[in-house]
Amino acid sequence: MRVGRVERYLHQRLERTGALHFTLLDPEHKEEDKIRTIIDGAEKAGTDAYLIGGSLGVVQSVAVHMVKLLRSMTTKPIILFPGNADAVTHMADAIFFHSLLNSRNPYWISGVQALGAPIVRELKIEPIPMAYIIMEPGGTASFMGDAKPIPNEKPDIAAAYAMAGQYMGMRIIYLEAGSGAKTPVNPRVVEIVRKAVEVPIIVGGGIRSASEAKKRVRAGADIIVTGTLTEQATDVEKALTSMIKAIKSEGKKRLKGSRGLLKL
Ligand code: 1GP
Repeated sequence: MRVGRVERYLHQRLERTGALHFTLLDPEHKEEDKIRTIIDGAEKAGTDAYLIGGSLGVVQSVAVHMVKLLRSMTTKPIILFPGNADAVTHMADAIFFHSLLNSRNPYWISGVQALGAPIVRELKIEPIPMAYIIMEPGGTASFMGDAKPIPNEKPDIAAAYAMAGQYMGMRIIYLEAGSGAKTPVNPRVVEIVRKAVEVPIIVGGGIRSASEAKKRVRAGADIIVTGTLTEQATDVEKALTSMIKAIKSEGKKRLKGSRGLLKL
C-alpha cells in the first residue's frame, strides 16, 4: 500500500528532529473550553501531531467537533486513533489503522478492521498500518480490547509481537500501557523492541513527566504520546514544553548516528 502524506511527514520530522511528541485528545472529554486550552497549549509547546481516540464513551459527533476545532487551530496532522469502527470520522488527515495483536478476541484483531476499512476508503482518510500491543497494566484499552497484556518483565514477548507486526506489513508499532497507567511501559521493553524492529515505535500510557519521556526516547522510542497529562495540567503549555524539550534533546542525539529505521 502506498505511503501517504501524513506518514511521509512523520518520517521527515523524525529524520529532522530525532523524536516526536503527539497530543492525544479523548472525545470522552467534551468541554469545549478545556479542549481549546489543551490545543492552544500543545501548539505553543510544539507538539508534532494530534491523535483523536478513546476506548470508552466516544460520541461520534464530539469526535467530529474535535476534528473541526483542531482544523481551526492547527496545521499539524490530525490522526484518528479510534477505539471502534463507529469512531471513524470525516475530515481527519489520517488514521492509525491498527490491529490489537495481543487481543484474545478476533473482533479486535481483524473484525473491526473489516468494518472500518470501507468507511476509511469512502471518507478518503489516509490509513497508516499499525501494530497495537498492550503492555501491563493496560487499563481500559486492555479491558475493552480483551487483551492479554504483556508483563513489563517479559520484553521478549513484546518484541515477538512487534516483529510479527512488522513482518505482517505494519509500519508503526504502538506500545501501550493504557491511558492513565500508574506505570508506563518499561524502558527495558522499549530497548528490546527497538532491537527487534526497524519501523517507528510509539510509546504511550501513563507518561507524565519530562524525565519519563526522555528515558523512553533514550531506550529507542520514536514517538511519545500523552493524553492524561494535558487533561490534568493546570498549565498545559508549561507541562508540554518541558516534556517536548526533553524528547527533542534526547532525539537530537540519535541524529548523529544512523537511525536504522526502514526507508519509506
Ligand atoms: C493512551 O497512550 C495513550 O492511548 C496516552 O496515555 O492518557 O496516560 O497519556 P495517557
